[in-house]
Amino acid sequence: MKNTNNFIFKGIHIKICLIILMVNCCESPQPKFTLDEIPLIPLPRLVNKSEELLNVNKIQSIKIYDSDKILNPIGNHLRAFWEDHTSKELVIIHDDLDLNPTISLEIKNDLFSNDEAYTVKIGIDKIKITGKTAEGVYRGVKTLEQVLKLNDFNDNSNKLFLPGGEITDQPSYEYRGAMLDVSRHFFSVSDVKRYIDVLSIYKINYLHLHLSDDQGWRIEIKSWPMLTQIGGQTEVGGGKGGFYSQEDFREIVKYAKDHFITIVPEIDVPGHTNAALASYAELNCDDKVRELYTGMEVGFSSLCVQKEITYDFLDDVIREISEISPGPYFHIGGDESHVTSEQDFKSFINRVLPLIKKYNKIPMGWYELTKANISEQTLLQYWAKEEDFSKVNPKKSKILISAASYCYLDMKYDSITNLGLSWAGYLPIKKAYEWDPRNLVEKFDSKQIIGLEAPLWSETIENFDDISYMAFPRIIGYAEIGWTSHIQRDWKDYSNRLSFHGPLLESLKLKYYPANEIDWK
Ligand code: TNX
Repeated sequence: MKNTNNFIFKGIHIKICLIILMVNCCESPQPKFTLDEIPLIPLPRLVNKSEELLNVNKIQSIKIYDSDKILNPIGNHLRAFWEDHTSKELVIIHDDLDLNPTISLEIKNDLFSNDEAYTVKIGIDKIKITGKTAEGVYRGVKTLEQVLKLNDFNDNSNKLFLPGGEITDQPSYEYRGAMLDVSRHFFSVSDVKRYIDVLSIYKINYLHLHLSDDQGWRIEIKSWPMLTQIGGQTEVGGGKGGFYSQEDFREIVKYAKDHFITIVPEIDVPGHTNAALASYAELNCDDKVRELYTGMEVGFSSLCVQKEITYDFLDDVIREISEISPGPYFHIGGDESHVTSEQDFKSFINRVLPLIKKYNKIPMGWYELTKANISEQTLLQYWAKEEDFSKVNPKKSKILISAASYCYLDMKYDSITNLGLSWAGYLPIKKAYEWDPRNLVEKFDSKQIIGLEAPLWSETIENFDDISYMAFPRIIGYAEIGWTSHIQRDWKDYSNRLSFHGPLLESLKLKYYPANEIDWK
């Protein structure tokens, strides 16, 4: 009797277990978002959701369709990310016959017109990323990474499943940049790499390094070694400064390139040159070497425009830096040369721009270059503050928008921000997002504008946490202004999407500014 009871009890037990199992297996796993609701930044052009769900753990491989092997590094990059976030190992395959669930990467030149265009398709047992170029494939991979990561932060839903559908995307502007002033305070190679890591998540594609100023010369020039041995040894406030050896600089360039970011080197002349004038007496008109400078004033220094050695010096500097900078631009500064007469400034710029062309680079400079006779090929970086917009005299050149009152990451968020300056006004994140590069300066023809760049001047910025606090989240908004069509942009929608990026930034240990306009998740 006891045995029969036991038997009946066991039978019921097994049935209950089976029912539980069936309910569990048949309950449809719902990710929190459908594909068109995932809070991606920048917002893609087009997202079509489907009813399909992809079980992340089913994916076994990354399949690369590419005989030239240029997609291999992107495949490795995605594999590392996927393995970190899913604890599932992937193999990279080139074999078309393998039918296992896979993420495929492919270049299809004829499908798109824009070099950075891509599609990401998520189906029941595969993900397909197609791009016009390797760059397009990379941008698609970055979108997929956000899909995975933003889905992952939803603890109340099933993070093993990704929502299905298709994303079709391309940027509005070809130049979406950040600038880091490594001269007023020096930042190490690893700080710059960390910045690149985060910028690449948001599809920023240029990083401009302000490599020289009154307070420090930050790049080794082998034919003029004192520039770094003397001029690189301090910074604002009297700290020890530092510089990049050419080897360091190559490492930054390569790291940036692997993240599809182009480095733009800037040597700021003829003003902002005290560090050079303190390193070599002969660069001064009076042959007297200057003292090193650790203050914050601008506009007191100038190279000696009349001396031939100035141009020999610049020829060497431009040649050595161009040799290790594969990007198209060489930035020559040109701003705030208050002690160079207008005539001297013109003749100086007219001699220097041909040196840049001699080393096969496109000249780039701050807007003051328009005082000289510049060719239309020169890229002008526009940085005026709001009240100066009407004074601008437009030329036919291409224009990069860095308007101080909208784009300067060193402007304080509000009156109680500890870091930063406020000469162009406060820059809260809503103001930083809600504008259009095409409408800022009426006189500019919108066809001239190639994009925008957000400079982070570092008079008050001393370490990576300071960079992070001033740049994030504002630069995420600039990334969207640069990428997403202005018709699709809307502050309410953006601020809601941004609220989901707090955990993403925290997972990278970034000390971002927790703006109270945002209902951070
Ligand atoms: C203006 S913008 C400068 C920099 C300063 C910055 C501080 C420009 C081309 N020059 O030298 O660091 O303001 O916000």
